[in-house]
Amino acid sequence: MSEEDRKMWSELGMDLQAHDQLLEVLANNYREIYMSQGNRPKGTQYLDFVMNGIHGQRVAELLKEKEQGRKIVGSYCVFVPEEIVLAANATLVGLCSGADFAMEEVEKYLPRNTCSLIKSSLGFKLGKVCPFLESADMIVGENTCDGKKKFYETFSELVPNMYVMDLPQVKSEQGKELMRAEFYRFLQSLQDITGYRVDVESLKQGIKTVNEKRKAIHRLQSLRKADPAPISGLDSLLANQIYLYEDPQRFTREVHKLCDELEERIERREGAFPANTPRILITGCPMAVPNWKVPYIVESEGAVIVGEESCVGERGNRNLTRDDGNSLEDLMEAILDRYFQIDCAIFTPNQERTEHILDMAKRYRADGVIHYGLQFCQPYIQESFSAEKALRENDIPALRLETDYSQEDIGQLQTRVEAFLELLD
Ligand code: BJ8
Repeated sequence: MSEEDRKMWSELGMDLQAHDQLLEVLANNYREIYMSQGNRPKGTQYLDFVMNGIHGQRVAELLKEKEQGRKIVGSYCVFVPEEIVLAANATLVGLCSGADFAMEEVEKYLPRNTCSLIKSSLGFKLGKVCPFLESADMIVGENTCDGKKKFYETFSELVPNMYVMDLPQVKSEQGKELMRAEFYRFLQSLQDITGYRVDVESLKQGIKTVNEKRKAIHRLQSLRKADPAPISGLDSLLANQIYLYEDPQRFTREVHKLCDELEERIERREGAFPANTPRILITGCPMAVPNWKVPYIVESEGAVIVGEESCVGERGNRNLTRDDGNSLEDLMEAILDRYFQIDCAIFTPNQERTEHILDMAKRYRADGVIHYGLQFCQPYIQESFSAEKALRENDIPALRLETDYSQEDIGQLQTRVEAFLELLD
């Protein structure tokens, strides 16, 4: 890290000492988990580059955008429509939520039986170690699971720029009407903070930028159908993670370059792992940076992850937004249609998600599916039972894991994953 980075973090009001410790742990984990992988495609150097500047270069870029008059919007959920944010002359970034931090302090505000993702979101604020959060002009919370809803009430007492978006729980006409009203209210609030009027042209451009980014990640995902898989699940997960805060144009360009290389590898039958390595689909709760624990265990035990049914994965980036409308209303409706299809477990009923899991298991030719549930996450753990049942009925082996962000259960997880992989032989 440079002196300039430190000055920037200090001006953002961050705790430099705590942040140094965090970066050190992150760098060590990255070295151990990522740099130790064999046969990585050269294009993954882009992922290393982004991770290297995760709290440095990217934050400096965002602050520069601010100087030029753009606003920064932080979010914790893929329901926040990036197309509208971009059209309003703002940039959307995912906020830190992937590691335990300041846990003793966190438990003064939140019950112990809160999922790690929510605790982490608060820990990064209390510890003053998330530069994205400290740079944001608006922080969007969304009424999804109960844990998040109540957390945002607490959080709004700690951050002055909290905006809460209400969301439906049922995919009915009334549910869609609620989401429509909320997307228009969001558009208005963005215009209020940016002073910029969204028009047909800017919204079309916003849709185009996000669709291009989605097409790039779709291409990457699709190349993982090959056997041998040309890229590891860990590297693919990382691409999905940085998708949420990286500059969209650079992401699109670099991921396409990586895909060009992967196509050449597929032609040469060169893989990140040998052919016939057991193939795993991961489904369940999102994994934010630097939450790599379960994928690392799975791939260290000799399997390859070929897909993620997750918001940091296909659930988050599935479906493009139609861009053929000629009025603001048409384009807003297209955005609504796209986001209304997200099959988060907060919806009831949520049969689409089970269908997507089955469909992905077949498309990616998975030998088995691992359901990743964060402890105390009611919606996903509850759905893991029906997902497991549907998978078994389709003769697809399934394993349900429940864990958190600590390192304490690594041995136990290894044993369970190892036993599961033996079953697949
Ligand atoms: S659209 S999955 S990003 S809400 S793990 S906080 S559900 S108790 S993250 Fe999510 Fe949006 Fe849905 Fe996706 Fe609650 Fe579960 Fe914690 Fe979770």
